[in-house]
Amino acid sequence: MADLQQLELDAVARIGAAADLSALEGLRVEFLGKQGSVSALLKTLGGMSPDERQSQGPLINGLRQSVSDAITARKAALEAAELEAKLAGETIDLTLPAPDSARGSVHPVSQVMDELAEIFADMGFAVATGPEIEDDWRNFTALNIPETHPARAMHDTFYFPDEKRAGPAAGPGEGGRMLLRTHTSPVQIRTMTAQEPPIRIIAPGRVYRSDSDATHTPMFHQIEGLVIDKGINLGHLKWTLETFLRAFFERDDVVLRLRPSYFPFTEPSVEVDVGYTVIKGKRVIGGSEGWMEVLGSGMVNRKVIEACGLDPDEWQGFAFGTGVDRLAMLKYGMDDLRAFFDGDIRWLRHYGFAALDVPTLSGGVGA
Ligand code: 2U9
Repeated sequence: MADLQQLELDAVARIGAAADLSALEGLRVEFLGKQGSVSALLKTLGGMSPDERQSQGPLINGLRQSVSDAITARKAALEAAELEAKLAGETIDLTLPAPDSARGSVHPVSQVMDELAEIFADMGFAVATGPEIEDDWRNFTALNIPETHPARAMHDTFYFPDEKRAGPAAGPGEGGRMLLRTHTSPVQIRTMTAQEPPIRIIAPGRVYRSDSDATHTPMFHQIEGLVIDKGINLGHLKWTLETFLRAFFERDDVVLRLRPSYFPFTEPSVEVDVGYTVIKGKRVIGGSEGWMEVLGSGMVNRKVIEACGLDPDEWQGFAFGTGVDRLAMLKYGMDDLRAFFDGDIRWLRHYGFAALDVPTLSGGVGA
């Protein structure tokens, strides 16, 4: 018995002094492994008489338990110390100096998007977003774009290959063909089918069309606006667009000209031109020496209101749409749309905005 006590004292002391996990593993094998000294003692129980086993059994098993507990405790302590050392070595030096000047800049498209959100928020519009992968019901059918409309043709729209979904769907979620949205209008369809009017939203975002030259890129940015309420008329539309364009171009002398046009989703439809003046051979927005087209718009077609499950005799509205990239080019004087998406660091440095230069109405949106 005295031997067993001495063995336990020695074992626990050696385990407590194990310097690292591998030394500890060595001790575990020495005591508790198949050929270990404690394991050997346990094996002797089989050859003992019942009386002897009754007295020695608890002692030997107690020794095994103490050794095992000591190993578990030492292992936890060694692992905690190891983690502590690792964390101490991984501290980050926050005293490293910052770069001399800010790296990177805000892309003009992002800047203009922020300016537009600021201007329209001031007029009570919320920003709505939606997926870039859409179904043809939300992108076309609900917008009164019939199957025969040229915009549906393969050369304009990027469709996803899916043989199982043949042809357009008759309603939302009916498994129509999937495509990359060709305008942000499906966002307004989503809003109209999900929430009760009155609605006042702008929908900015990326859109895709199979088109590429100096003024068209396969991906470009649009912003569309939608108002649905009672008693809405063209006067509300004109005031909204005039207020928006004056704030955006930061001039009170912005003049609009509304020309009759046609879009399937609006009736009547109007194209909006903004007047410019030529100063030193350059076109400057303001005045009415010449006109350039900046927006498409109109009163929301009754069929579109009906497709969204609303009664067109109760609810009316107006909508508008324009290209954000084009607005940026007009305001900040770039002449090639393709350069917007080249990622040329010199172009970005030249046309980019400081990250802290957040547009506000009080500061002048593009200040
Ligand atoms: C709903 C109802 C009506 C959005 C509109 C236009 C006119 C328009 C083009 C301008 C240049 C797109 O970037 S562009 O190619 N857009 O002319 N968009 S009205 O009308 C809607 C949208 C959603 C539910």
